[in-house]
Amino acid sequence: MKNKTALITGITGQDGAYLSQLLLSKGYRVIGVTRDTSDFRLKNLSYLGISDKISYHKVNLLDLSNIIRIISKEKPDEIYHLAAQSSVGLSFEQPIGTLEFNIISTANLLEAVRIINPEIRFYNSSSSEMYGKVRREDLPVTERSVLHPVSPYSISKASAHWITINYREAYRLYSVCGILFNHESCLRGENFVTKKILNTAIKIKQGIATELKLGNLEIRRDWGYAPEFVKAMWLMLQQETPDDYIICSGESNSLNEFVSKVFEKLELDKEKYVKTDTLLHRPVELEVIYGDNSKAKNKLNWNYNINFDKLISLLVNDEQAYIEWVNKSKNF
Ligand code: GDR
Repeated sequence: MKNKTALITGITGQDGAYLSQLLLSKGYRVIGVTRDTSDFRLKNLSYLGISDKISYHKVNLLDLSNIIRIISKEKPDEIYHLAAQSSVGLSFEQPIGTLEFNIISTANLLEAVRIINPEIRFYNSSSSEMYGKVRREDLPVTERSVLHPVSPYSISKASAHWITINYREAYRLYSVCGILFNHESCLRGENFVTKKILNTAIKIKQGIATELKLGNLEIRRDWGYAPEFVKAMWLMLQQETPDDYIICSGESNSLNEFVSKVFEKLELDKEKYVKTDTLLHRPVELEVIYGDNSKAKNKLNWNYNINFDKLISLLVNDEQAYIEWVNKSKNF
């Protein structure tokens, strides 16, 4: 049987890098779509040692004709749409750009699949942020929970989510949504809170940084380990019938607990180094959210068993190795 071809948008991000690694290990030909192919952008793929195993295309996902040419040329069996303006915080500064990119890129890709080859399987990255304002009595969130998005980012994601479902229902495409909760690793972008905490805490330990400034420490999230989450993305495209799944750890912990555990593991005095600043608060905040992953575990046989303590331990160790690699590496 011929090896499959996967096209990944947002290949240079955290999820793009780990998903590429997984698909290459399964014998896939991996085509990477990105807005920029500079060495710096390929840092995550270089870290995993796979940057030269992928073919790249510079593509503007807001341009349907550009997408049609790439899909016609590369003939993928599967498309994983991971590219997005993915920062909730930034979406309050750039609402129109966030809405435009996250919604139109998804619609363009689905339209291209429908025009070129409706047999191509399509994965959309939906987000737990879409549930937004959830009543405490309605937690944990399931696939049936009501969407009440509270940021431009989550509104864009809710829209892309429904566009993906609509193409499945209206045109019978195999198009699915993975509704991922926060998932972390050393390849996370620096504007996300866990990366900021891990990176700064290690630098404090090394004497390079002197304080860690954070916003609201009371929020609670369901944090998971990104390399395990990408396995669920692949599983979702291997099923007999297309469907949507929540991917999460199922645990809820406060940001305060996250910081405490990281500082404890590094044997640092949290009270001495951590400061809070209301300027880092968001206009509307999602206070508490966690999900129910039983559908993914039962139907996809997704095997996730990393509890909060294990997660912190993995993240601290991974970040230490990553910082060491960056220091040694000439290009970055
Ligand atoms: P989130 O991730 O918005 O949940 O979206 P982020 O790590 O940015 O924020 C998590 C929570 O921490 C609070 N917070 C801070 N956040 C940042 N970035 N910086 C700070 O200094 C800080 N202090 C406190 C935030 O207010 C927030 O409550 C992530 C992204 O990956 C999305 O793309 C994805 O869809 C969701 O997770 C699921």
